[in-house]
Order: sequence, then structure tokens, then C-alpha cells
Amino acid sequence: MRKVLSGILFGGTLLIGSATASQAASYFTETFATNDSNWGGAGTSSTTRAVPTYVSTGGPAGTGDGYIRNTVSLAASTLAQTAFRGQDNFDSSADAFVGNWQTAGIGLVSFDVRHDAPQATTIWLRIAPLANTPAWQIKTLDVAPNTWTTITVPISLSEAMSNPNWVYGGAPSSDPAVVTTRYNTLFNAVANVQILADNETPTVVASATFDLDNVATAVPEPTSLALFGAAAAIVVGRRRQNA
Ligand SMILES: [Ca+2]
Ligand SMILES: [Ca+2]
Repeated sequence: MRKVLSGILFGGTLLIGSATASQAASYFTETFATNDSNWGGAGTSSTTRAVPTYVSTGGPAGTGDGYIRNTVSLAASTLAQTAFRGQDNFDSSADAFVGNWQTAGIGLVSFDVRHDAPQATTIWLRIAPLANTPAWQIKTLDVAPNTWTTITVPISLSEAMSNPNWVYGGAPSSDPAVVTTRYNTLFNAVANVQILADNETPTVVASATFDLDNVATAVPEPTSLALFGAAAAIVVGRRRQNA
């Protein structure tokens, strides 16, 4: 895992200027500045890298801002289809997303996405271990077509506990001990970060083009960390009472 100290300093300006939940120190950001950084997808195989299209200009920052593009089939299924794969076995982003996110303090994932389906399309974030399953899959936003949209996803045990948009790849559980184990097991050893597209509302097209840029992990600012810590302490307290 790569640490970006300059990103932390750079993030300090965000702390001054903003009071939103998204304020955070940057940990790593994949900007696709010169190539596809060994990202993959679309398609169903997690073992063979399907090379995305690299587009060297026209990202969220405009002229000269590179990004990656994939065509995703939306017609056949209402299940989320993998659009992009940042994976350990592909050495995507030189493995910058691989490792122990809890030790690193990573509490946010964000990315910019754009598509040309004729209607809003649901975007999911899937975070998986080296075996690629079981994973936590997080439903994010219904993204409108033809405009770059930034999606920010808080990553925490309390989210896994309480947010119905967090879906575990095995049997669902409301048992805090089970959810805690599942959360800790994955976020101690993250291997794959994937972006999925979902036609929950049936689309009329067989496929659509999806674009991706600025896939980032971030460390929440101290106030948020304290809140996360307090939430974790409450969970531990409950477990002790129940034991
Ligand atoms: Ca870019
Ligand atoms: Ca690797």
C-alpha cells in the first residue's frame, strides 16, 4: 500500500474550507494521468483483465484529464454488472488499494463516474478480498446520464451495521458480532475495489458506456474519527453486556 504524505498536507486546505462530512485527508487517488493503471473490467471474469479503453482527455477536469471507459451490458439482468475492476491480481494502481484499511485509517472512498444510458443508473461500490468473494457491496447513487458525478462512500463499521445499502455477499445478518467479524475480516485485507452498474429500473438499451476517474481513498478528519471510535466503543460495550 502506498502512503501519500503530500496528499495529507494538501488535504489540510479542505479541512479549513469545508464543514461537510466529506472533509478528509487524501490517502491515494488514481487519476489515470497517463494510462489505465492496470484497471480492468467490464465482464464477469475476475481472473483475466479485460483492458478498458483509455481516454486521454475530457475527464472531470476537462482538457488533458485522462480517464478509463468500459461498455457495460445492462439488458440481460437486474443484477449489478461489474463496470470497472481495481484488483490486487491485476496490480491495479500499483496495489495502492490493497492492504489493511483499518490500520491505514481509511474511512472514505470516492470516485467520479459518467455514463450514457438513457436514464439514471444505480452505481454500486464492491470491496472484496483476494478470493474476490465474499465481498461487501454498497449501493450508492442513481447517477443521471451524460454528466460526471462524484460519489463519496463512508467506510465504517457503523455503516456496515446500520446502512441497508451495505450488502454482504453471503447470508445477510443483523447479529452485531457477525457483522463486526465480516467487516474486520475484509477491511483488514482489502484486495479488490470494483464499480458496478445496475439497471434496477429496466433500461431500454442493451449496453451503455461508463467512464471512471479519480478513484480515491481518504482518512476522515479527526472529529469524524472520534465519532467512529465512539460508535465502535458502544458496539463493544453492547457485546460485553450480551456476553
Ligand atoms: Ca483523470
Ligand atoms: Ca498485486
